Amino acid sequence: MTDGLKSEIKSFEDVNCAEEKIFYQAMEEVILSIAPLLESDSRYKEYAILERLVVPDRIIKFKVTWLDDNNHIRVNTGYRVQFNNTLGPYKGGLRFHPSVTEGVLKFLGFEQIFKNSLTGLPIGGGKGGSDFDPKGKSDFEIMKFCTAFMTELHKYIGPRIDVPAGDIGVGAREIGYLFGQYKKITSSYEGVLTGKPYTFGGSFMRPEATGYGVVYFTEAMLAYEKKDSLDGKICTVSGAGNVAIHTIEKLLQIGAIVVTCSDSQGSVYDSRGIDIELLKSIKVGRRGSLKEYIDTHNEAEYTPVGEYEDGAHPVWNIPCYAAFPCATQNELTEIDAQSLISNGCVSVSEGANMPSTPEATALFLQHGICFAPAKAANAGGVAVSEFEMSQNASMQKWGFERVDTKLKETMEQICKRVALTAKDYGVENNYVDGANIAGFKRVADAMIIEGI
Ligand code: NDP
Ligand code: 2IT
Repeated sequence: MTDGLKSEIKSFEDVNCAEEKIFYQAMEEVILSIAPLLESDSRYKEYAILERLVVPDRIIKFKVTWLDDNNHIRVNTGYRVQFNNTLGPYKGGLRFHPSVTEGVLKFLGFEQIFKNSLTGLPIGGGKGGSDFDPKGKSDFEIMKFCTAFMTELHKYIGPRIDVPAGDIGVGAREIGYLFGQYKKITSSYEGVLTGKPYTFGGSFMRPEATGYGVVYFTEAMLAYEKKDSLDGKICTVSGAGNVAIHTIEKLLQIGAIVVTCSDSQGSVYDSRGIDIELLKSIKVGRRGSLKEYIDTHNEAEYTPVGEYEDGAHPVWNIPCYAAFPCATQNELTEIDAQSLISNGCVSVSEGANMPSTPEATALFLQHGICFAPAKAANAGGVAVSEFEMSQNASMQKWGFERVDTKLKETMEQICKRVALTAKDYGVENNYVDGANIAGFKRVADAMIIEGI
């Protein structure tokens, strides 16, 4: 790495305030991966690509005022980070969670640029959301919040401008309310959001797409790396939301044995295999607590969060062939990575966005674990979002099989692109560098062509 690049990273670290820490974590990983490319091709420096890519085009921040069920006025903050639209309209989810800050959304929007680039589809990168906590809110409160949120957001989005979707705390129900309000304000029935309920323009398989895609990617990676497929193998999954549930569902369909899941309060270990129908009945729609799982399966173990004194997460202490972190960022730490490695884990695929800490990722790479980074492994969700945009724009409805086949092909292509890029740049088997280089290259080359 050149001294210039070293000091560039150093200066990012110097201005690293707590709020932005997570964004710098994501940025540093990409910069370290693309260092050889920046050194070998002077155009990127000449066109100041890096400096231009790390700053969002704009960050929209707005007040969301809504009325709760007791007729009290409540105030939250809403955001949309429009990061980069070189390859297509800004595209990325909305997260409703109390931990949402500008820094979190910058990290997610930044990652989204490279993820969307890797799909090969015409979509740019963005992310949005609010510090609103959907937990414990009535359906009417969710509706009133979504209506108020869209009353502000609608000014900045459009099917050719910026197309939001779901993320943590935002599923088909929230997208339905957001779409209803957009339509009311603009009098326009258009594909401005993806992940819509099927009845008004949603695509088949969007709810399943991220989780199914993670499994398709993992199977492709294991085949490429000449490892056994997942059939008959023990797998561990964290999370119990959209991504985790559909990862578990697809793993079960292909014959794997999934023994764990978790939520923000605790985790379940069921050595006989997670009961997916029970899990769905607890989580889908009513978002209950995982603790309820053992009321039906008392042979399973429930461990509340914080039980382990060393800060390790119980899910990653269970021996497995393949691990799938599908909850949230930085949920899999160095100590967890050590447990997975010493228990013989062969592959780790990130369903969540950046769930492994940099230290955990480094350990996986050092030990030759097949490691599928989020921006490659979980790109199936946004890919099917783009299929939804295509269907909306052409007033068509594709069948389940067609979407599933295209999703599988897309994940296999991403895997191949990432693996071959890693090989070309002398870092064979390193899917982190492969994904960052391939994702960066497509968007950076397009930025050069479009001028400033
Ligand atoms: P959901 O809201 O459906 O589920 C989130 C799950 O993670 C829940 O089980 C939740 O627990 C748990 N969780 C959330 N925050 C924390 C936390 N701070 N600590 C521990 N557990 C937590 O979200 P998704 O499944 O959609 O998203 C999961 C991850 O996947 C996120 O990183 C998201 O960015 C990423 N992703 C999502 C895509 C999508 O299409 N939805 C696409 C690509 C990536 P609880 O039930 O207790 O709240
Ligand atoms: O992180 C992600 O890729 C998502 N939350 C989905 C984005 C999308 O636009 O479907």
